[in-house]
Amino acid sequence: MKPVLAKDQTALVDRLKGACGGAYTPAQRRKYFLTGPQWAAAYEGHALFHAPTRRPVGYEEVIREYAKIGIGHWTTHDTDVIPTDGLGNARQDEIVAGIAKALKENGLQCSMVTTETFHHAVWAGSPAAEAPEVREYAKWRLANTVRIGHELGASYAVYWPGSLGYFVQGAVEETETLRWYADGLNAACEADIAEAKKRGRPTLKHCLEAKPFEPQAEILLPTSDAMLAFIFSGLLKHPDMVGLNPEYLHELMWGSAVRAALARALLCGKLFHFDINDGYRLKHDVDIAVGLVNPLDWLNVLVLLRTHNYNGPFNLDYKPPRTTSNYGVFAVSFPTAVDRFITLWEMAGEVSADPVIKEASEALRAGGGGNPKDVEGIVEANRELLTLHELISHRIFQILVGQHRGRAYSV
Ligand code: GLT
Ligand code: MN
Ligand code: MN
Repeated sequence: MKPVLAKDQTALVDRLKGACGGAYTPAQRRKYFLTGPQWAAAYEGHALFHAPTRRPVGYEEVIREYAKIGIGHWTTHDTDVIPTDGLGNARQDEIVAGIAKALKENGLQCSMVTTETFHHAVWAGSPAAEAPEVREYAKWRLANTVRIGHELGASYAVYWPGSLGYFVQGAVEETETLRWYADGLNAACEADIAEAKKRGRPTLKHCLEAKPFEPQAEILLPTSDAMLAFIFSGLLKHPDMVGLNPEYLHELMWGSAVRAALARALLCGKLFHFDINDGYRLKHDVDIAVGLVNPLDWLNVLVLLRTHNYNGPFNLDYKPPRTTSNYGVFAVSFPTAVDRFITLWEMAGEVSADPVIKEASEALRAGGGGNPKDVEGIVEANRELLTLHELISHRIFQILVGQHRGRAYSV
């Protein structure tokens, strides 16, 4: 086989991407509340055992490329764009002004801001560490991010307390640490209330994001359910301002049914924001792009969200694989991820409207008309009806692969 020379490779990628078809236009993509993280596009492919494979990318390029694709919103950590020693001083003002300009020029909005409380050495003992100065600094960082959010027009703030935990046991007292963590969130909410008032804007929606493992060995708030308990624990001064940002893969990582985790958040009125990606059960946080591993499960997740009129952001929190080039990140990775999401979302609409599923679901809810006082009679009255569970599941598979529209295979 003839080698494909470097100079011919992008043309090949473009041609094969075109041959895939099925792409939506930027205008169509902009109709969905899709948000693109700075850190996802700028991820250089590095990990504990992996050297980077891509060159660094700044916010100007990310915002410009997201705009071209049709991703209408941008999200960031404070230190994705501002060096730690530039936070809260003139350097921050200069960068934030530059971001506001880039967003405006490209027709994008900043939807969410988040504070990096896991990477820098100051967080070695977590943002709720024993030393009061660490906690005071954490409060200042959270309040500073809230102010940046208001300045950029954001509506959401996310908190991933991944460093809230430990490697070795006994030194960290869990209840004390969780109280201190609540103090940090309370400070963020109070700063938000003051800033929102000053600017005549609504307060932000503060969203907690759980991940069961990484980077600590043991995590104090490992799941969305643990976070719901924390929100309603009485430790928060403004529990109404605080909800969840579940991540699809983070729920799968501990073995949850993602749909069930989301359902519990919906019942509590706390599904504020949703990180969309994919991966494998009971493994580490591989952050694969949406729909590449579990498309059927994803379809079911979106049916639930559509049914409950979820209208918050879908944040593309995944990592383009390190085999994808800088060019590929924007030419292939993001547009195809967005298009799979849109396809699955529209397909979820077809599931809800499907006559077979509708009739079967209604029949199941009507029941078989058995006498509630006759246990054997109830079983008999429902025996044939319950076969519809499996039929519904088969029908959803057919919708996923297009068989409901007559797609056939020669056998
Ligand atoms: C980090 C984490 C993500 C979170 C980010 C928000 S940080 O990349 O793995 O899942 O959404 O802070
Ligand atoms: Mn996430
Ligand atoms: Mn993740």
